[in-house]
Amino acid sequence: MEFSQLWLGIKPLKGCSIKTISIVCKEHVEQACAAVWELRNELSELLPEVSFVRGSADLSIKLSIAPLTEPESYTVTSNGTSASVTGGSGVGILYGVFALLRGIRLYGFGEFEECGSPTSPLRMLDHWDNIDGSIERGYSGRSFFFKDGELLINERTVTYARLLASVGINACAINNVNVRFGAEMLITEKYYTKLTSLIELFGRYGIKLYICVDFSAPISVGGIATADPLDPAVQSWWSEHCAKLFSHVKGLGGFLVKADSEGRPGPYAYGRDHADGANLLAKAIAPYGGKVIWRAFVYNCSQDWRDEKTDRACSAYETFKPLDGRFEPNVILQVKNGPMDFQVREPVHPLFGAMPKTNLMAELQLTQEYTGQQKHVCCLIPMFRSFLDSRTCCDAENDSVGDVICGISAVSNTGDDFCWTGSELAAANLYGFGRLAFDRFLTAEKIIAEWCALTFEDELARRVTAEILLGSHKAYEAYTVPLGLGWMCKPNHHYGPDPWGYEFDRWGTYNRADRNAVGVDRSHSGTGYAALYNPPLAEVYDSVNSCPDELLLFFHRVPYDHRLHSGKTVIQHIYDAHFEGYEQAEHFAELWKTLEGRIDERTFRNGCERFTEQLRCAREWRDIVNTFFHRLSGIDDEKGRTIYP
Ligand code: GCV
Repeated sequence: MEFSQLWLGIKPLKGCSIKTISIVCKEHVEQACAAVWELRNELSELLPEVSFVRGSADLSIKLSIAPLTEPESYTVTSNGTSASVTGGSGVGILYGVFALLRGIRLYGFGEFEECGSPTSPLRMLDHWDNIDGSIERGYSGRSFFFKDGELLINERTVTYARLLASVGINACAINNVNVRFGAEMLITEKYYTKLTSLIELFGRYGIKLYICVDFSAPISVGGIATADPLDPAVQSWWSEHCAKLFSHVKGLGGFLVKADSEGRPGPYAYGRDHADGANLLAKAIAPYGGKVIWRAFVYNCSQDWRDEKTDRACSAYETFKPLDGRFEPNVILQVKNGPMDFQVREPVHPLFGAMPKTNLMAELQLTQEYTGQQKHVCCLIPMFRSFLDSRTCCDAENDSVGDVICGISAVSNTGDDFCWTGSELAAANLYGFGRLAFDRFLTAEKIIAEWCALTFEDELARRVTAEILLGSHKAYEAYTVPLGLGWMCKPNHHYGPDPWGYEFDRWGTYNRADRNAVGVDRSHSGTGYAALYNPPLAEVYDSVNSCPDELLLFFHRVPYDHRLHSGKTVIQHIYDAHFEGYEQAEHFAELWKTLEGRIDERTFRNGCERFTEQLRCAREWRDIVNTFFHRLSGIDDEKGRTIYP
């Protein structure tokens, strides 16, 4: 096998007396057939001696469809000799079968009961794969969807679809939102056959295929002079082109679009707004049930660092809030979790809770662009869970992010390396994202414990990895950029420390540190960003006294001796966090070493190599950031530790 099966990698169950199994399924929908295949495949690997029979057997499994709350819902009951899986549809059966198999792998063949119903209708992975095979911000090898301009469909694609379905992901955009290297041609005849095959394969696993399109396709593909969304020639071009595309490529979910952002074309070039742009495509694909997922990541990337009023954090809000109510019903606005760009800590994006008349979905980042690039262990599930739980204060109750969105997506962290995610431990993020997207009330602890138990047989390995994963985001934040400061990483590739790397540049990403103070004033006396939140959040963030410590320097510029709610001064917090974060990373590396001989050699070595690099880099972060602030502030560490001159 050239690639790992991740959490679907089956180990034989020891000491099980089941010798015969019967599977009865009268539902002939394709996902139910996939479910039967999963059962036979996985059970014969779990129980190598077992035979599948008709009629009476040691274990009888019945699969059926019945009206449940949602088509994707399921109920599973099992008592060791008989099991029943009921789904609201074929997809519900498939999800139920994966739940049953998960239950068997976790607890054996005893009593088991589970009901599942998605808390979010759209659960999606976005690939930033280019059609030449490279991956933007990819840290796990090359693309397994594309090579040299060709779309690949092979054994890996099948396994990927199984992995996604096993955790409830039901949509996937396979190419980069930066539509480059000829990817604008994905909507042309050349790709119809391959896209159709992929849709069929994904469809068996309940996954809708999406593609990213170039807003200027009327020019780049159609050869006409403009892409103006209000130009009748452009409208006809999209309508005709999409009629052809959707009639050949049946079942395509729709388009994901990045427009007017970081150099991509968009409606602004023609003096139009983002509703004009999104609606153009939405109208063209509505007849085929298609959706347009339009990204809200729009900001001015040519800012002047001398200008203290322009604030990148305000940009998406200012662009989209006035458009609330203007989007077609099949448009979904995809909003990053925070207002900047997937930093280790950001406040929740103020657009959540600000656009009640627009379909909103959240965009998260699994690929660890700013969180250690899969060289550092950084489990994002606790952060994702608390993001979904965050109140937006748009209503008196049921106003958390999870309540106001209709979908949740994440930029995938996969590639073609053996373990899919570069770091074997980063697979926990992929697993956890799917589980949480399906059921946002699952705790991070439960999800991580599950992943550890499905990945490692050894009890100590399960405990050790759970401890590492659950503490890893906190540690990473501590030794990189605490208190809500971001962007102290090296420019462009975003790995390793460079406190002033982005300070005087055009991307609008500053820390404003000088000898007196640090942080960005986003209160009413600064950029005014805090006021974009609904009350009382706006007041909480606006005041230095009520702003939570963890976001203080995102919202405020304070002197180094400012006292946090924790009782520490800002400068002492910076020193302590960096020393403690590094020690925590050392502790994780030591813990990992105890697993030698208890887990497979490849995984063990993969972890050792990465911890060696994590420690080297964490030490760099600690010493550079501490020295930077020591030099600026002139304030010594009250604990007298070495801070470099
Ligand atoms: C796909 C950040 C990343 C870019 C990415 C962009 C986006 O700026 O660095 O690589 O582009 O976000 O989300 O569009």
